[in-house]
Amino acid sequence: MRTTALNFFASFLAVTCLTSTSANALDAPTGEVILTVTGADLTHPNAGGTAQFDLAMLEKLAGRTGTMETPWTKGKIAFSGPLLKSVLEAAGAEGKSLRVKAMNDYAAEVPMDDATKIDTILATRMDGETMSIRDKGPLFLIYPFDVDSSLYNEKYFSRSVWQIKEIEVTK
Ligand SMILES: Nc1nc2c(c(=O)[nH]1)N[C@H]1C(S)=C(S)[C@@H](COP(=O)(O)O)O[C@H]1N2
Ligand SMILES: [Mo]
Repeated sequence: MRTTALNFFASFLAVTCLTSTSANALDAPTGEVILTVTGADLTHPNAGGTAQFDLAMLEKLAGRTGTMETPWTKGKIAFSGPLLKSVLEAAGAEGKSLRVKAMNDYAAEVPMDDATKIDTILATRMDGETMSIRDKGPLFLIYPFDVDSSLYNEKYFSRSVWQIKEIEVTK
C-alpha cells in the first residue's frame, strides 16, 4: 500500500515536471514587440531563432518593484518589471555575457552574473506608468540600488541601459 502510494506520487511528479517543461515554451507575442532576445542557442525561441516579447508577456514574469533614487530621475521612484533573470529564463538563454542594446546606438556589456546574482529589473514602469521613449522607455535596466548601495557607481550606471530594444546573449 505504502509503495503504491509512493509510486503514484512519483508518477504524478514526473507528469507534472513534463507538463511544466512544455509550458515553458514561449507564447507568440500578440501585442507590439518591445524586446527581442537573440543568441546562438535559445531553448525557447518564438520567432525564428529569437525570443520576442510584448509588454504583457514581460509583466507576467516574476518581477519586483524597487523604490530608489537614480542619477536619471528626481526623488524616489518605484521601478517595476520582470527580473532580468526571468526574462532570460523565459527565452531559454544561457551564456556568459549579455549585450544590452538601446534604440540609439548605445549598448553595454552586462555579465550574466548581473542577472543571476543580482535582482536586476528590466523595468517596464516608473511609479506604475509605462515609460514613453522620451522617458527612457519602453525598457530600462535598473540595478537594485535600493537593496545594495555599493552598486551606486559608474560601473553599474554604464550598464543601466534605457530605451532597450534587444538583448544579445553571448557565450
Ligand atoms: N540608451 C542609453 N542608455 C545609457 C546610455 C546611453 O547613451 N544610451 N549611457 C550609459 C552610460 S555610459 C552611463 S554612465 C549612464 C549615463 O547617464 P547620464 O547620461 O544620465 O549621465 O547611462 C547609461 N545608459
Ligand atoms: Mo558612462
